[in-house]
Amino acid sequence: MKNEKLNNWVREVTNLCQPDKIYWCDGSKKEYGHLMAQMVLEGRAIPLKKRPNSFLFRSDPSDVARVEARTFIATKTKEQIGPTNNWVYIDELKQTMTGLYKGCMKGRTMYVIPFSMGPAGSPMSKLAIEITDSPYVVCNMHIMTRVGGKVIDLLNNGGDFIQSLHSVGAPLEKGQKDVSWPCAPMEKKYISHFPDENSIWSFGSGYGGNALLGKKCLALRLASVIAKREGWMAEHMLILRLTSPEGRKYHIAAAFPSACGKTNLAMVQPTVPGWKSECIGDDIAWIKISPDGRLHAINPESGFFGVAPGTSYQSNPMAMDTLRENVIFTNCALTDDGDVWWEGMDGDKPSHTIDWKGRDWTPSSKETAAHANARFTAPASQCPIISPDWEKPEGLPIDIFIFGGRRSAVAPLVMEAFSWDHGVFLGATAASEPTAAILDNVGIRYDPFAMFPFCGYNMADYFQHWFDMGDKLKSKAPRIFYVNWFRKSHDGKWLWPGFGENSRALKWMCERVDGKAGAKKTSIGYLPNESDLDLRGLNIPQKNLRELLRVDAEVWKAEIPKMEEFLSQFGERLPKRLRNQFDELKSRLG
Ligand code: OXD
Ligand code: MN
Repeated sequence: MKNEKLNNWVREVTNLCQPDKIYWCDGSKKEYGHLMAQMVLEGRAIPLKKRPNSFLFRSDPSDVARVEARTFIATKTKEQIGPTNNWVYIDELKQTMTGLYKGCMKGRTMYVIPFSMGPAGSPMSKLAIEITDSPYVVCNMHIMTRVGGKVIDLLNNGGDFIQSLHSVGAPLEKGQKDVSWPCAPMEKKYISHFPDENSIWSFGSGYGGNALLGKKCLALRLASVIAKREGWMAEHMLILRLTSPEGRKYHIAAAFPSACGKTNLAMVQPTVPGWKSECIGDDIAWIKISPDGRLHAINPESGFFGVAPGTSYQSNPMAMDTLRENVIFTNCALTDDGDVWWEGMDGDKPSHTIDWKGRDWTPSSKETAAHANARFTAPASQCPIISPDWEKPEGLPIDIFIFGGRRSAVAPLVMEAFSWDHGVFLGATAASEPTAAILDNVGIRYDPFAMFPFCGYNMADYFQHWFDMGDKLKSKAPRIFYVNWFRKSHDGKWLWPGFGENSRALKWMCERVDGKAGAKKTSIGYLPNESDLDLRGLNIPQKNLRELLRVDAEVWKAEIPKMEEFLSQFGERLPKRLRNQFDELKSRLG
């Protein structure tokens, strides 16, 4: 490569990690095929007879999810990253991790992956390099990001890049046999970010969010810091386009915590007659003010790294059709005829599978066949409703922001914020139940803007950034809504059918943007009257609808102490405008 900074860094990492070999990735199909073939030969990957060019991996049972407790952001002062992140002083963390990296790639190949988040060369994209000793990571990065090609040309022309270093943290001594999923014990895992120098150091885990460094580490944690500095936004949001029967296009970006149906909404099949939906992204949005004064968004990723259990033709047919070929599956079950299976798939349970730990499984087994966080990695281009404009370098103009979470009680089906500031308050106080447990007495976690695990700086400053963006956008700011698809009745039954029927709420939002639909003003926001929602063809009991759109002041008053406790952790740094919104809510509730 003709990039001096890159060559120097690769030399430095080589000296530290001491790999047996160095391999520069070009992102080609040939490279992918070669690495997969090698992993099949070594018994790490299982080719699936039923899905062309698709493979199943089983992780170590201890390495199955993101590890928030082992995720660190290193800055000079703790105040920079605030109370919601794990802080370590930069020099201290570097010293500890340098010790761990010493000789950590012995017996392994070190892969240098040049990649772009966002279409290569787009003014909204970022170039980066991931150095890793995991061929599984290389193949996943091929799907999730743009590897090689134009990225190499840009780097050869002196393009700057973000440095991200990853090791599974399992060196091999001479003659030592490798395990199929190498990783380090929990106390040696570090997912570290150095925002002052735009770098990521990850050690000890091979799992998605910890190891595919373009995703959560770069596109959210580091990018959120860069975005704040440069005046744009890096958000944990899906992006979709809705088209009305008249052909008017609306672009929607929606933030929900993990496991609240982001991928399902991103690929929604509208049931409202005449409305059409296209998918642009299912997890991350980079959003900037364009010369037209509006916010334009791109999906910086090029694949879906989705939760498999619960995905079915009933819940998400477009995802199922995306998964027919060229997919990497992790921790799913293997059927006897060479396919993957997971809990919640359509049809009867298979009478026998090999579970995610490699053991025989039958429906009478006590544990699930697939891990609850089993994943698929699939190219976005394979989604049947991917928008023809999903890779537009200048992004797409956002009309609507949606926030929400999973609440079996309290939050209504849908509401609109009174103003931008009120919308920021709704985003900042978004709350979700950790599980779909039955109502009442269930714990909730505040997950502001669904960014709790992903905001790379002080969350109070992040709230201020949202206010600042609103000030810049003025009348061109998107409208803000809050939704809850997960309300339950007192006997624990779903009040709302969800999935494609959520398009009815989306249609109301679009009509609000155009000033066509009515609403009633309540103490918590503008809610639709029943007659404002298009419910043609939907058969749900009247009493469900009434409950879904009811605002119970007493229930909301009971939320106030919890909100107060959550907001008070930010102390004096909490923006005054957020405090004002909170005070106004209290006085409206009386
Ligand atoms: C994800 C997550 O994997 O949010 O997208 O955890
Ligand atoms: Mn996510």
